[in-house]
Formats: sequence, structure tokens, C-alpha cells
Amino acid sequence: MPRSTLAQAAKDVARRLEQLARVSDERGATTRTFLSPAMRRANALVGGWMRGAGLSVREDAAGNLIGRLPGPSRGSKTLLMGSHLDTVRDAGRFDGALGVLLPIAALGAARDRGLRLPFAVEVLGFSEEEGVRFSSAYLGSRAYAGRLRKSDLGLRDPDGVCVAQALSEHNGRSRPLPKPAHARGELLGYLEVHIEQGPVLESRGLAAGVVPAIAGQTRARVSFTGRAGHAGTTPMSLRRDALAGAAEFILEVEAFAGRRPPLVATVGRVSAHPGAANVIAGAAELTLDVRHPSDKARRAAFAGLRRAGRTIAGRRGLVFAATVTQDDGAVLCSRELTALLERSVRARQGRSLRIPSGAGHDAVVLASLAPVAMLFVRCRGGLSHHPDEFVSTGDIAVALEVVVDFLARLASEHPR
Ligand code: HGY
Ligand code: MN
Ligand code: MN
Repeated sequence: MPRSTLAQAAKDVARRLEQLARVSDERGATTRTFLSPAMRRANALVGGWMRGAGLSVREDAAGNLIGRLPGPSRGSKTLLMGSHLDTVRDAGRFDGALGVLLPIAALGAARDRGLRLPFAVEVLGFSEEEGVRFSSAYLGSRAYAGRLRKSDLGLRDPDGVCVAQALSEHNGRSRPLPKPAHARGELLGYLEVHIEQGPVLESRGLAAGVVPAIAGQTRARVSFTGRAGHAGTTPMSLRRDALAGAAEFILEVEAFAGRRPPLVATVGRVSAHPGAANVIAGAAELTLDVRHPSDKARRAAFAGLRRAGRTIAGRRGLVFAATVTQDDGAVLCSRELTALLERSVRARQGRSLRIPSGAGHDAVVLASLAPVAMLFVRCRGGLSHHPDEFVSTGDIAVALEVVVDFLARLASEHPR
């Protein structure tokens, strides 16, 4: 496939990523959260691009966008490729979206190269991977994999709306928990193309690498409850200041993880009640995100942080509570599918690199349904979850060529 054609296809992907980044719930920033108005508009835009590539398009009850290229017969197996279309707040334009738009372009490039695939393909745009609205990641891919749990339906967003309510508003009526979109035997595998969100590829001068494993993560809602009071008349010795307790806990989270590399622990959001300048905070609520390559170490770390929270609360006359909203174990990617993908990476760039992912991805959930493989693409400075996130068009072209080569290898190995 002439590199010039791929270069043009890569430019088209880059242009579409810029256009998609402007579909947002927030003026002047890229923010798309679960089942939001911007997510509806994003699905309409990307669904149009899927149709333009010859895919039939549907949206499931959880707002996942599914573009399907049928196989040569009804019994054809299916290869899944995709990532998420939701974003963090004030996001970059590549996290998630690259892994949805690139496979659409790769299918077009494969067709132009005369490649007839002996299997069906579904390109997936998951509706909720980041866990911004309900503090629990992967609600979209969990629904697609039939792994949405009753407990997920009860999770509430900051406005008190629960997942079940959000889903029935989205669908116009309440629906039973979604079943798996596919039986395990129907699937060849799941390939996710994603920016590395780290500095390794850039430091080694490589455009692409593969992922052997994805770290597990625990997310929780943490609260400190004290007593609100007058900021001007309450002596410091008589206060039960929930926000001061939360602040001490946030610093302890940082110090605790700093003493235990490669553990990472983050408080990303904090809110105080009643939240007035002249009132001592009676309550504070925080999010806690804990990750480690080893599940045992991650769970031990979470237990240690919960003990630290209780100690701080006890000393300050506060009440501490921590509710786990997500607990996902580390996932190994498929050795066979990753080895096949690695041959395509080597064919394009001479060598490959295996980079364990500290970030979570929908592949964590899809691994329950099919063998998974991930292609990492270099991003400038390793920066992500930031509007300055950047992938060069040249690296998009490399990733495109790798995916087209991967499709060709999978096709040639596929029993006719
Ligand atoms: O938070 C993560 O690891 C991913 O970006 N959702
Ligand atoms: Mn992502
Ligand atoms: Mn992300």
C-alpha cells in the first residue's frame, strides 16, 4: 500500500480528531461524559464516518456506538476493534477517539489494498470508559460485555442521578441489564489502538509498541464528616473541620504512595459542604484512585490508606467513610494476538517494545469476552488527560500501516 495513500488517510484521521474534539459538553474545552448531549452528537458524527466506510451502524442501550462490517458468511467470526468516545474533563483529542477513528480508516485502507477479510469486523466506540460521571470506569464496555452489575445501576453522579435513571432517560424507557453482545466463541479477538499516555516510546524513538498487561485499579468515594460552624467565632481548638481533615488525608495519600513505588494513588476531585468562605466545612467528599501492577499490593495499599483516613479522622473528631466504586484486577493481554500484532509492528518499524499499561483501558473488560491485544502509539512528552495531548500525523500513519498489516496477517492465518 503506497505510503502516500496512508499518509493521506492519516491526515484525514487527524482532521477528524480535531473535528470530534470540538464536540463537547463544555465551551472551550473537550469534555464528553456518559450519555451527555455531547456524547449523542459524537455518536452521530462518528456513526456518519462509519457509514461512509461501509459499516452498518447501531447504538446499544448503554450508548455504545457499534459499526459492523459483515463477514463472508453468516457463521463468520468477528474481530472487534475500538476504544472509548467519552473523555475526562478538559481532555486531549486522542485519548480514546484515536482508537475508534483509526480502525475505520484502516478498514478503508485494507479494502483499497484489495484485502478481502474472511471474518466480520465491529468497530466500537464505548460510551463510558473514564468513569468521570459515576466514579466507576468502563460502564460502556461492561454493558457491551454483559458485565454491568446491579450495583453499577445504583451508582450516583454528583447531581444524585443513578446509572439506572440515566440509562432509562437515554433509552426513553427502562431496559433489563444488557446481555453480552457476542458469545465468546464468536470472536477472533479485540484490538485496541491507544496513545501510550507515557514517555517510553518517545524516549526510545519509536512510534508504536505493544502492551503485555494492563494494571488493575481501585476507585473509591471517601468522606470526612465534622461539624459546620462560624468561621469568625469558632476557636481553632473547638473545630471539627472536615476539609482540613481531607487536606491532611490528601497529603498522606501522596506520601504513602511515594514511599511504595510503583504504587500510584491520586485524589482527583474534592468537594466541601456547605462550601462557603465564612463557614467551617462540615463535610468533605473526595475521589481516590489506587493502582499497582500487582492486585495483592494494590488491595493492601487501599486498606492501608483506609486505615490512615480513620486515624486522621479519629484525631480530629471526624467520621471517615470510604466506599469502593470500582475494583478491577490487572489483565494480561493475549500472548498469541499480541505476538501477531508485534510482527506487524516489527514489519513497519524494525523493532517493537512491550510496555505494561498503568492506565486502564476497555481491553480490561473485553478480556472477559475475547483475547485482547493493544497497540500503543507515541504521544508527545507522554502527556495525556490534558488539552495539549499530541500524536503526530506521521505516527498515526505508522499505526494505520501496522493495523492494516495486522488485518492481513489475521486474514491469512484464518481458516477459510
Ligand atoms: O484512568 C485511566 O487509566 C484511563 O485513562 N481511563
Ligand atoms: Mn483512554
Ligand atoms: Mn483516559
